[in-house]
Amino acid sequence: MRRITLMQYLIEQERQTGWINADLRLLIETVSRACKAISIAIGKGELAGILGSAGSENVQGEAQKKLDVISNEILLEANEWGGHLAAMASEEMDYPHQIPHRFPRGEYLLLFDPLDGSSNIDINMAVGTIFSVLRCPEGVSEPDERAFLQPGTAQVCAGYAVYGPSTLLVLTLGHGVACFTLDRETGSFILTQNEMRIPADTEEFAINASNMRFWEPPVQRYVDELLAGRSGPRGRDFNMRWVAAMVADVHRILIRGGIFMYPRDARDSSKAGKLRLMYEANPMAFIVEQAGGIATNGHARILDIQPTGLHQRVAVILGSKNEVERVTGYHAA
Ligand code: AFP
Repeated sequence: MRRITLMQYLIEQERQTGWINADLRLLIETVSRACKAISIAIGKGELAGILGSAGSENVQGEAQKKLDVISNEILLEANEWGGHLAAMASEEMDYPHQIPHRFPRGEYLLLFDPLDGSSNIDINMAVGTIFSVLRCPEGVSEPDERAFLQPGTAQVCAGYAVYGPSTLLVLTLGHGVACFTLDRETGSFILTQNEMRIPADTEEFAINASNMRFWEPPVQRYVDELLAGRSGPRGRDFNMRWVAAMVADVHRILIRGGIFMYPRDARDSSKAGKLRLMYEANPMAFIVEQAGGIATNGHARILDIQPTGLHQRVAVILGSKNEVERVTGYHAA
């Protein structure tokens, strides 16, 4: 494969396909530079005194890590001056961030989870950044939460960075999925995989099994069958992984297949699930579908869900097509 930089890839896409314009290219390049800065900050860890709790809570009522707040600030500062955005929204902010009037505004809305899996940060395990790009509705000059409430099918772009042994950027513009690896010597993201595909079958599942007693019957049935292995109805053994960082679990599925589940559970009937629709489930569902997988909430395609709130939660079942179809089918039984 030609080892081209992210910038060259985006310029070639712009020239050859029309899938992307200069503003969207600037947006993606800016987000990639912010992810590079986050990667560097994470790499310093305790040496920079940035591990541990920030002593604050986010809109979800969850304790924020210092790096949650730092990552959020890096993304806001990197993106607000470029003239490509109408507004931004983040897991870490109650309301959308307006572009200061001293800067020009553009047609795009950027949503992100700046540090996904942040409970891993203090134990030096993989974390990531997830982002999603929508168009600001026509005629909306001061976009508020309502401007963001578009179904996942309206996304023009989605991606994630995973900060692991290497820092990767995975991206879709709606025409396949590409992966870029950060070259720390040159500071460039280099194209290392194109046309990523998720195998339709798998022997690997990802779920937090400590919640088993709270699952709904279809999930219980599906996981029981996996655990029964070759002597059970599936006739083969399965393996389990759970990184507790969605970006890492989804990346593994993009590389070798698998099914990821964070289903609705009985712990809090007011919540449809743990993961957030707008800046976790929708971008990941877009990427997974573009790689040949599928993503549902057990009953419906995630990308078709009409959002009712910026921070609404959703059950997530995504990955290898044949397995997601099976467990979704159990919900319909
Ligand atoms: P944190 O960002 O609070 O660590 O949550 C990560 C996450 O949203 C997602 O990335 C993981 O898949 C999931 O939660 C892990 O949830 P459990 O800690 O309940 O297993």
